[in-house]
Amino acid sequence: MINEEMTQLAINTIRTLSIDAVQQAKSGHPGTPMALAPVVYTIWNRTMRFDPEDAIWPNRDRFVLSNGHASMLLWSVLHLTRTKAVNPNYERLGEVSVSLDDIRRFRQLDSKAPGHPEYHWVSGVETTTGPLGQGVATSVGMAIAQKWLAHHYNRPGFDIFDYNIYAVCGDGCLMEGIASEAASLAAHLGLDNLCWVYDNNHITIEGNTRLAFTEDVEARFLAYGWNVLRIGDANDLERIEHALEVFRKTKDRPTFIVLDSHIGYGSPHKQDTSAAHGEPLGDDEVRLCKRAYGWPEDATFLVPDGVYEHFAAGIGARGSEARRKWTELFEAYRAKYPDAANEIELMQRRELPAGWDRNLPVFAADPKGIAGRDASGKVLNVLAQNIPWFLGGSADLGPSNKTTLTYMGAGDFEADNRAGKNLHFGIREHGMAAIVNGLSLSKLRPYGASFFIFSDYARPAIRLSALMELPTIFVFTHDAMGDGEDGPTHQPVEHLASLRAIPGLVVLRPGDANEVVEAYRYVMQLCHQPAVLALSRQPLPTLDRKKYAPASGVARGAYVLGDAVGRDPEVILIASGSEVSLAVDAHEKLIAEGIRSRVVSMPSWDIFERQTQEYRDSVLPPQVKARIAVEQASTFGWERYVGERGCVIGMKTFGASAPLKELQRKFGFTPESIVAAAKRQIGKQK
Ligand SMILES: Cc1ncc(C[n+]2csc(CCOP(=O)(O)OP(=O)(O)O)c2C)c(N)n1
Ligand SMILES: [Mg+2]
Repeated sequence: MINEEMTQLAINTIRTLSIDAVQQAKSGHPGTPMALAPVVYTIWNRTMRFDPEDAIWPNRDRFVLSNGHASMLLWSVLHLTRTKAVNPNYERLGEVSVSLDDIRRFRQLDSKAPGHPEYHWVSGVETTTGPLGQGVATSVGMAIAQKWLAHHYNRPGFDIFDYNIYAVCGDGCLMEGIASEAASLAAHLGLDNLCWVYDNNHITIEGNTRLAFTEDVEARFLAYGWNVLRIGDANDLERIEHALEVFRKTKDRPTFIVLDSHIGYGSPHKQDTSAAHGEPLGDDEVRLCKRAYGWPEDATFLVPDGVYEHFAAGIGARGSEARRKWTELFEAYRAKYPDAANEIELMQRRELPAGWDRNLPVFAADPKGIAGRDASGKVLNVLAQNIPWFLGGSADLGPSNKTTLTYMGAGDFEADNRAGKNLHFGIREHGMAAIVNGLSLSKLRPYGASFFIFSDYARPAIRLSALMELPTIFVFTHDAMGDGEDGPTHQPVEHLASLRAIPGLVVLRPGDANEVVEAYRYVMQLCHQPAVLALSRQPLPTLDRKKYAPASGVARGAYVLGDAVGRDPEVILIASGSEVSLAVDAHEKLIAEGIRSRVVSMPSWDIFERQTQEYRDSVLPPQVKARIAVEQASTFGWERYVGERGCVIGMKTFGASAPLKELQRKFGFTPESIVAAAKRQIGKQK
């Protein structure tokens, strides 16, 4: 068989596997894989440097399927290239990542061919996609990471990192705001290692894009500063290959390829209609499609003879050769630059370098104290010097968030300075969070920052961080009513509750400067969980740790700060963040009045939930029912710690615009109101 026929056979295998899988599952998206099989084939089999034998080889090209509903494209190609699986300990297993059986069981429980690409579930998936726009935005983080890694680790004659990032997206991705945020930044940063292929099929779920999307997308990307190319026929492999070549030769700007395609290509009744988007074609139409492709009409899940070999001869041979050369190069590099090589290896395993926590500050007791954000700024500056690949930035609030790295040589990451460790995301919180995910997927240790109120703007990407099990860090300052005069638009209320509800996300709200240090110490050691730090704008008293328990208790989520001596406490005061010092004041007043009070600092529900029952009972003894929680946030959920009859001093409304002191009085965040509530509780529970 001549090569051209073999190529068509390979492309039609991707198409028919996709059709059959959706048909069998009775759900899924056949039309887009049918249309995009040629471009995905060309990227994988003719262009990408990826070795199916080692899906986590550090210098592999990355492929992101941002239109995640077309997941069958990825399952087909991972299967046909016989990409091998990797386990959570980064060990390469001999088994294939996606078997034909998985494809037969598309969208079924435990299948390695789930509904959408899942990063931590299927080897070979570079990022989880499905929420449209996330994939392309994340790809910008991957591109930033490659530039940063190349600058830090390449040496003359040693191009250790020179990979490219390919992302495929559809109309949906480009309608989402997050894509615009990320595209704008990508061009600003001159990321010429990044190529987006836009599936311009004029179809979304509700019908033709005439309904809601008529902008000039090419002009838009030109305006951002991208190199814009167009391919008028999604089946024209030569033009696709040529465009990808132009991408690789283009310097100083990312490349955007508009690919005119026909959704449901080959389907006599459904091509170019939204009916091809998200439902099985139906048995009769499947036959007609197969006839159109010259495929045996009755065959299902057919991989014709020679197709596996065809991929093995293409991406298999090219990838294996590239990885062999790189491995040799890396051995020579290790001999010459052992420290740099060691860093690269640590990073791949998400380990921290020796001495990563040296010189972390210890704050002396101080009633005036220091703001959570200021303590955080000091910690970040130490960590960034101890951990070469720790970096990050803010969505234009660096000076307020105190997230700017100010030590000598930290620098700004820009098109003309790839060394910088300060990332300037601009006012693009959603893009920032997805980019932070992309940096983390590239094994850097990133943080992103903004005001806590704007965590809402970043939330979908933070959720994906948790779903992907990435150790990202989100630093959110101005975590309550601390910026009083700004008023309710800037005062978070429901944000703690909402973030605490995300599975796997560690939410921490430290109560003083030493708790901030301990919060970072805990978070830095996470390998598979993202963290949110909610930090105060205003100074918080630094507790006297000779008098109160050490801040290392943060690592247990909640701990007894101060207690009555002798018998069980009569009342327990639980607080987080800026309310800890109020609770401590109230505790002292109660003790002075002879009331056996206990005060508990609870910076993190999530961490506390992971402690043993024994420990949890030691902090919150079940027999002590008089309990009060104090938190400048929605009361939602606190019943789980104070009980049905407990008291929560929190927010039931939005805040207001006024100086902080007045707001604290208005909403009851004073030691006096806590004391009064404590007495009421004791009375009630007797
Ligand atoms: C953020 C988000 N909103 C909505 C959806 C639901 N959804 C999935 S696909 C789709 C239409 C996408 O159209 P397009 O990207 O043009 O894909 P095509 O049908 O052309 O493959 C929508 C609305 C989603 N997955 N993510
Ligand atoms: Mg479309």
